[in-house]
Amino acid sequence: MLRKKICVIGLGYIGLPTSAMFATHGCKVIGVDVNEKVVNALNRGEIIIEEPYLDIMVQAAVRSEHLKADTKPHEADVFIISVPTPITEDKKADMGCVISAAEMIVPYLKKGNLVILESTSPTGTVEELLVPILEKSGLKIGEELYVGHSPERVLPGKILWELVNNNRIVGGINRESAEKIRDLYKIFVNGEIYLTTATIAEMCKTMENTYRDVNIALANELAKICEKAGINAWEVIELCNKHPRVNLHQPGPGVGGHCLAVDPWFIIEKNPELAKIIELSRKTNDSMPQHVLNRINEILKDIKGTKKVTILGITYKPNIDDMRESPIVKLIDLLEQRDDYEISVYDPHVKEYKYQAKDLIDASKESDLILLAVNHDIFKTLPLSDMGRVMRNTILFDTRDFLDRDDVEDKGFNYELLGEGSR
Ligand code: SAJ
Repeated sequence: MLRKKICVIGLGYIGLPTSAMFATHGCKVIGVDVNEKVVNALNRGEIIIEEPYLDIMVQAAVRSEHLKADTKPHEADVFIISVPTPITEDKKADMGCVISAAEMIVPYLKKGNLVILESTSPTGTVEELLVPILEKSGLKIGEELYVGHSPERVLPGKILWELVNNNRIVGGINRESAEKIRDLYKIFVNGEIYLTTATIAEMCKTMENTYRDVNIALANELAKICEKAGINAWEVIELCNKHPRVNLHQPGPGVGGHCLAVDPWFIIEKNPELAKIIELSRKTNDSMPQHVLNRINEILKDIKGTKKVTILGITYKPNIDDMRESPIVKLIDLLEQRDDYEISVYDPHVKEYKYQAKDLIDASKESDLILLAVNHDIFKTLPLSDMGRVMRNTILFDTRDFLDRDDVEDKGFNYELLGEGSR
């Protein structure tokens, strides 16, 4: 098969692995990023994000001269836009990067080219925002220039495996566009590829993450209800999930990341009168850092003066270095607003962060409470006896049902659990 020349705009968590994947499958790829640090690193065969095996793959692709980076686009057969679509302070989709990426490629477009939006976007983005910009090329959309949306579905930490093996949805502005996108991804995708319209693909992507967010909100609501009832939510969930058609999710200190905490707002923005459950779920999940603080206040209410809280883990989920939208960072903001708390943090996955202690013992010194905030594997075997020795009060508050209660209590700690209520 004739290998394509592909220009990928945006070398982040999705654009970079996608570029490396096409490049190691024989395509010539130009990766474009406005950040010179990213461009220079890539041209040396290096990456600046943490993702298993991605460094090896990028190195191979750069060495074989299949992958190069630049700050501006080059002529190509295919243009893939994979830039961020964050939300603004007032929870509206910020499409600035998509607009500038689209405008950037217009001068390079030729007859027969294919333009694919990968960025997660509100429904209608391809037809109402992207197409009008691409029309400035003078090419007839759908006949001379093929356009569509193919959202990624990969999970950070497993990106390379999931890029190849996940099923993929491809939405075109017409059938021909969708077919051309399918043929392109077939270069490395082993999963099924389903064809649809661009707008349906946009709705699918945002709804997949909304489904998870709403279900986590249900679990978080259950956690609060069980705390009031004095029963253990985790046991309720485990037993409910023995039902063949029930799959309750896990409660926790909140929902982070660049997807679940963001995408539902795209639906709410366009449908404020209709997206009631979605909006309430978002707010329920956003209330969890405050709820964790309320529990800490309750647990430590008898301690006079300044109290020290040791926070284990600050990333948005376990075993990664990604802190985007992390609910633990929000909890730290809330603790900072009070003058009766001192904070120390230990997260071996994060290189630099204020309050970061040098190790677990250093983090525990004079502490009143250990907060198990992120269930990193490395926290499964905490040196609790040694930590307890340097603490002022030996309380452990587990927000993930991660540690073994008997073991924690055997080491002389009071064990408190989110979703159970103070004992
Ligand atoms: N969380 C809970 N309880 C749970 C599951 C997760 O509180 O039962 C929390 C996590 O702690 C974390 C957040 O939710 O803070 C999100 O974590 P995640 O692992 O569920 O999702 P992401 O954001 O890392 O990746 C998601 C994935 N989407 C779905 O599973 C539907 C991934 O497939 C998408 O590619 C990605 O979003 C994306 O880019 O949209």
